[in-house]
This record gives sequence, structure tokens and C-alpha cells, in this order.
Amino acid sequence: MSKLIVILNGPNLNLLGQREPETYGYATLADIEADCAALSGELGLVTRFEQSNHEGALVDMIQAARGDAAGVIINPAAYTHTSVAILDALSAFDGPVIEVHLSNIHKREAFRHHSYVSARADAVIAGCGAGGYALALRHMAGLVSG
Ligand code: DHK
Repeated sequence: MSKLIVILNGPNLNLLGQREPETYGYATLADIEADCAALSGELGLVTRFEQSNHEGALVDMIQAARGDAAGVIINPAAYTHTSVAILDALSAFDGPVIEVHLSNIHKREAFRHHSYVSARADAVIAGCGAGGYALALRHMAGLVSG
């Protein structure tokens, strides 16, 4: 049976394609979801792709992944820089975690340079735009193989 990878997206990422495209690109979240679904098939994985603007809802999604997912890929968006709750939920998940940012957060404002999630992430991808999700999925395939 194919392993399930949960791909989670935080606040305002539902506006991708319209929101500050010079920073976040022109791909929509639906475009990224379609690319991830196609690639996961090639990699022998299945993906569940979710987005919420609410911290508690993201915590619930991470907790749900404990039951059925082999790995979690997460772009926590603004919660990257604020959320101990998301860090704690990820710490209660046993499988690999990959943190993705569309932009290079280290090249931006100082308040974006710190990530709570990085304390748990097995890998971090930043600054590769929408393509960062495909890089994360390819790396995840290796982490969950075997
Ligand atoms: C997305 C956001 O919404 C910001 O709050 C983060 C992240 C960066 C991204 O680059 O994907 O600071």
C-alpha cells in the first residue's frame, strides 16, 4: 500500500497567485496541489493536501497525521515564526517532517529569520518557490522508503 504524506499549508497560502506574487510567485495553491498529486504518484506515495488560516486547525491536522501518515511536509507560513503549538504537535508526530517556505525567509525581515518549526524539521527548503514542494516530496520519498 502507498505511504501517505500529509502536506500542510498555513495562513494566507490560500491566496497564492494573487498575494504579493513578487515574493510568493504566480502559482496558486491548487496548482501546487496538482503538481504534488502527480509527483506523489510517480514516487509511489499518496498525498493529503490541506490548508488552514487557523493555528488550532493546523494542530488538529498534525495530530490526525499521527494516525495514518508516514511523513509531514509543512509550510506553516506566518506561524513558522510564532507557534510553539505547531512545534509541539510536530514533536508528537513520529515520522519525518520537512519544512517548506516559498520565499527565502533568511533574506527577508529579521522577524522571519527564526522558525520554531525548524527545531523539529528533518529538512528545511526555502527560496525555491512552488518547486520547493516537489523537492520536499522527492526527499520525503527517500526518508520513508524501506
Ligand atoms: C509564507 C508566509 O506567509 C510568511 O508568513 C512566511 C512563508 C514565509 C513562505 O515563504 O512560504 O514568513
